[in-house]
Amino acid sequence: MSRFYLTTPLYYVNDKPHLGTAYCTIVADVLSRYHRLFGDETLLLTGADEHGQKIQETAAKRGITPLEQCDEVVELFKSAWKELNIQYDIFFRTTADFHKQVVQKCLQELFERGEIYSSEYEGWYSVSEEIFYMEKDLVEGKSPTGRDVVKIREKNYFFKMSKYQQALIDHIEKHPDFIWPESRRNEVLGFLRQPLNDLCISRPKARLSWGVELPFDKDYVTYVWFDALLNYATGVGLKQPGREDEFKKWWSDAGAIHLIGKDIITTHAVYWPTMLLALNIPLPKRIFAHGWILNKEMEKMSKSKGDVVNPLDMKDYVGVDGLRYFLIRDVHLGNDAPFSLDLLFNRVNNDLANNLGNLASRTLNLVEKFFSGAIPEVGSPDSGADHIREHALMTPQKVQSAIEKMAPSQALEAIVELLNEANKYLEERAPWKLAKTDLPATATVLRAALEVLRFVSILLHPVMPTKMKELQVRLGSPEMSWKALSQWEGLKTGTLVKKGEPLFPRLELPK
Ligand code: ME8
Repeated sequence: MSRFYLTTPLYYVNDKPHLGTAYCTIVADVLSRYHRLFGDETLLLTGADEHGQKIQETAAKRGITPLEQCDEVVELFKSAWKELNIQYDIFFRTTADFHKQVVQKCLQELFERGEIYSSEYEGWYSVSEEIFYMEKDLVEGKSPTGRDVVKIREKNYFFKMSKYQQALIDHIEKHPDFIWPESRRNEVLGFLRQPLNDLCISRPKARLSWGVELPFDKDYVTYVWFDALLNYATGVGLKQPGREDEFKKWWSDAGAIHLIGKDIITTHAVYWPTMLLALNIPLPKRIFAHGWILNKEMEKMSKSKGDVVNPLDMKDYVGVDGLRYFLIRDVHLGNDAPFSLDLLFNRVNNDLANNLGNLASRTLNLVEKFFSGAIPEVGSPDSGADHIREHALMTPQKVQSAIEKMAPSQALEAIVELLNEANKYLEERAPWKLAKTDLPATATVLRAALEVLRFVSILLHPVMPTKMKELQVRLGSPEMSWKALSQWEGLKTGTLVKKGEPLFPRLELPK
């Protein structure tokens, strides 16, 4: 059996989730639901990045303690993920005691081995990114991503990151699947063509107290990224007595896949692997950087710009499943994509109300009308129905290979093609007329359409769990498994079906 270990970033808890963070988490949920459906043993880790200056400052502004801030926002994340139907296995909090202990163990080990040293440092610090820059890195007095920086001079501790530069380049070159998509891999290799600095991994408590204390110097806390990145490994048992088997199973054998936004590729594809190399821990299997959800001005939707869309508001317009469907279908994983109500409503109307919704309501309606709601026995042979069967039986393989290459939008394209074929076939045969003269021929047409609906209710379940469950109920609850897609005619003759209200009512754009 295959194993699939997927992680999302740990989100900063200075603010509630927005469409950008929800996007990443929904994609992760969809991918892991597909793997679960394929029969893989699956683990999905998400969580909260709770230390660092941003949280400390937000809490101070609000007159509460950092932990109060974290507890409050963690609840907002958890309830948003619940409402968006996200099925995670681990919600990781970097304030967990066991995690802090492992962070300290790693630091102590690296310090004792001389992989961490202290030095006087002068540089430019970006508070919003929590990253130090050298003078040469600045672009027009700002960080390379355009954030404000302040000059800082202090003693700090450094991790000998530069020592691992060549080993990392070798690893990336030897493993074409390590960084996806390829454009990001090239970006990282380009970055590694410049000399790599050592990494400042401490913050003086005088400036920042909200963090994991350095085990070898009580006046300092750990740089938030050094602490947060380790979560992916501590979450599955790193350096925890009694959890060795679990760690081997998920980290060393299965290998983690980190799904992240492209803005945090350097921390994940450079800092993190060099930390692991120094600690003699195997590297993750893959780092996949997705693109951005863009606003009306075609810019990244972001908390700092304050133009974020609340995913839960969208849910009120098109339902959770409509939103999930849009994000998977319209955003090609890895690319940027615009978001607007127009795009969202069009997609839901075209694919769900018209294509899938129509197939379901017409088919179920005709079974009710002409066969008293009971699934009829296949009647006279029909080459059109044979063609639909062939098409349907090939679709699961297309879906699976798209998911395995982390291209879920392609999986949906394959499913939509099947729906198009089925609707075309229905138009051609016009069972609503045919029924008046030839019931056996009508039965064949409707059986084919019902089978397509059964296939789709399984194939789209990871994307729209609630609606597809509902469709399955209307089809008389056939077996819901990947195996059930290897055979046609999974529905039983005589089973009662139910048309019900439209599964996806047509939407009108709000004025
Ligand atoms: O970076 N479209 O947390 P974070 C798509 N704590 N993705 C977006 C987006 C948008 N408009 N806006 C934000 C952190 N994101 C760290 C991670 S991991 C050990 C630590 C994505 O809350 C962004 O790309 O600032 C990033 O992957 C994620 O939200 C978390 O952002």
